[in-house]
Amino acid sequence: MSKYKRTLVTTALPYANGPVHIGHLAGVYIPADIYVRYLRLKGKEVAFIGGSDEHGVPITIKAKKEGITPQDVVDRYHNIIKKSFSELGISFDIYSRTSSDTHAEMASDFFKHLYKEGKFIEQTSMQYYDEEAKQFLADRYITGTCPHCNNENAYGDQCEACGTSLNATDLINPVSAITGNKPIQKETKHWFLPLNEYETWLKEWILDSHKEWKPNVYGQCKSWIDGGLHPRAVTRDLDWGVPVPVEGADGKVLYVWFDAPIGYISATKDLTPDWEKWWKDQETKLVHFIGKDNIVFHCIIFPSMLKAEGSYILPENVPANEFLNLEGDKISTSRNWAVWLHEYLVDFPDKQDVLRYVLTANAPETKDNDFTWKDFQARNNNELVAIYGNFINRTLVLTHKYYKGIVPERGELSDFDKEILSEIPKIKASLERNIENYHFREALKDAMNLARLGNKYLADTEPWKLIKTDEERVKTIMNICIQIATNLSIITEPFIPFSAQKLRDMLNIEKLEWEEMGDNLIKAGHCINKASLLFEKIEDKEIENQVNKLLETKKANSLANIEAEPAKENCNFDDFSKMDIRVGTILEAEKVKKTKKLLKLTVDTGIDKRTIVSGIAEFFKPEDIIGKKVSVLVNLAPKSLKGIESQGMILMAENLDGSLSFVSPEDKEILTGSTIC
Ligand code: B3M
Ligand code: ZN
Repeated sequence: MSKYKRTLVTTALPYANGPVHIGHLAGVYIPADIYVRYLRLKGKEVAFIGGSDEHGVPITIKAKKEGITPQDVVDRYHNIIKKSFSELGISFDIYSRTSSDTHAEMASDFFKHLYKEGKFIEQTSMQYYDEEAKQFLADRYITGTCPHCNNENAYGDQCEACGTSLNATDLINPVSAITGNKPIQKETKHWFLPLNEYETWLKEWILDSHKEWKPNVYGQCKSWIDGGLHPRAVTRDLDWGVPVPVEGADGKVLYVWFDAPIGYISATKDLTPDWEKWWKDQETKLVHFIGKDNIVFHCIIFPSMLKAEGSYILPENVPANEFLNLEGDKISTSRNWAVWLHEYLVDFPDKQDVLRYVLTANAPETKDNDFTWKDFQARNNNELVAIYGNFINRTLVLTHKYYKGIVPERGELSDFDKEILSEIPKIKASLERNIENYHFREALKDAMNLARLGNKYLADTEPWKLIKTDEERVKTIMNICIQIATNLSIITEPFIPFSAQKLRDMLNIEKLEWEEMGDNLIKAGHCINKASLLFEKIEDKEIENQVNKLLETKKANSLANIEAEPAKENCNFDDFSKMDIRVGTILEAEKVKKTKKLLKLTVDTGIDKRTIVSGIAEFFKPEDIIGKKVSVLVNLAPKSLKGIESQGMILMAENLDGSLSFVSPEDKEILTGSTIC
């Protein structure tokens, strides 16, 4: 018997500075939703908590860039995120946000309590300050040259070129990202949680008493603890966040990683006045679903905060996942290298379960994994359609064909029937073991094994042949198939709830409970509804569209990474006005033989008609440019190219990737011969 009466499940609060993508889903939200749906089906008391993390520096930077307030930024993304989670069927009991009043009060009280109890230490240190903007600079607000690789655009906390994590004071030539000025160093006071004082306790609590945590989680905790813990600042000089509620703290807010996990508590308070039962009763099991980059905050820092406070329970488990990559590359919000949930929902309407299925089957539970659109298509077509959908379809169609949709009475069971039916409790037990140990991939395999079992049963018994010779036997077979289908509607519910509902509608049944799984769930005489397809094949075209979308992103990124050429030395106006540039019209064009790049053009300059040889053949076909108005440098000294005298030059704009386009007057009315000055 478990010592717990109820389970509190939290999911990392996504930053409301962008939408959520498949990496978030596979790592956190889908496994948590599976776990919660399973517990609910078992009739357990559970609260499922989510919300947006609306503080922190990246949000203020985004707001500044767009010329809007941080509140505008978080309002926009909170709504997108909340809606897309709900459409995917992530069944939160509440999806809250950290810019709410409840949260400000809860976080503030939490801080005050620790402050009064003397749990913090105060420290003054020198920090960068922008005198013009009159503010201290968060690490992300300072850029400079990386001392390790000389990248000139390193941030105060990290160099993205070489991956080294930095202190702002390490940067060579630091510059404020707000004004571009050189910041000064100024003294500032902050409050720190002395994590070093919790080291012994953390060792006992995690390293000795939670050896069952996933190896990746346990391993990270061990290396943090073994490496020695230090006091961590829990406040920042910033004007966006929960104000530090003590005297002498003007212009300071709680550090986002101090207030965000308290967001779980305030969300629970928004859900129910009885929130303390969920957070302060030893009979509550607390489980945090997170990604691997959040392990230290959920296993070491937040528990130390809770321990310092004294009245809260601690997490029983933190089943953090590794990362999901996309088509071989790390998912990146800034490079737009992601499959965004809100876009998926538009591109694949009514296919929430396909994404849920694929991201579970391929979840990065023990190591980083890769999402590819080909695999997405294959898993849909070869597993959902060919195995699960196929079994359901054959069962329902045959029941209608032979019995007008009325579940037939069964006769004596054969040994094979009994063997098949005896698999159901075994599959159920295996799945329970897997889900309860956070092995969701394996649990999904168990569920699919039940569909495989159904297919095997149909293939071995071949009712479509028997119907000619042994009608009684077919009744038993179809009755058993209906029982398997009904069990599938229960066992697949945590993973693919939309299809489970669709299946229940086809079977004409209400939602059943987990423990009802087994034989004889639907009685003979029950009338089922007509079959409709549970899953559809995904065609190559749809996959190509998605792959092309990603290729576009790749192309845009590679262009963005090419640097513009540095500026040339100054010239004076006389130098410039020596050049005679005119609008000309191309009259004739032909390739110069035995060259790849050259076109021989006849150009009307308004003064004369002349020959110009131009190196543009790789980008333009002769027939496409006749009649085009272009800019011509007409007083360039003539030069012989491949034996042809070129009298002038056509001006071209060279794109960052080396491609060319004409510099042409936009106004079509401009006359040939007009000067460009
Ligand atoms: N917002 C980081 C993240 O989204 C952070 C999680 C907070 S959980 C309390 O990865
Ligand atoms: Zn570097």
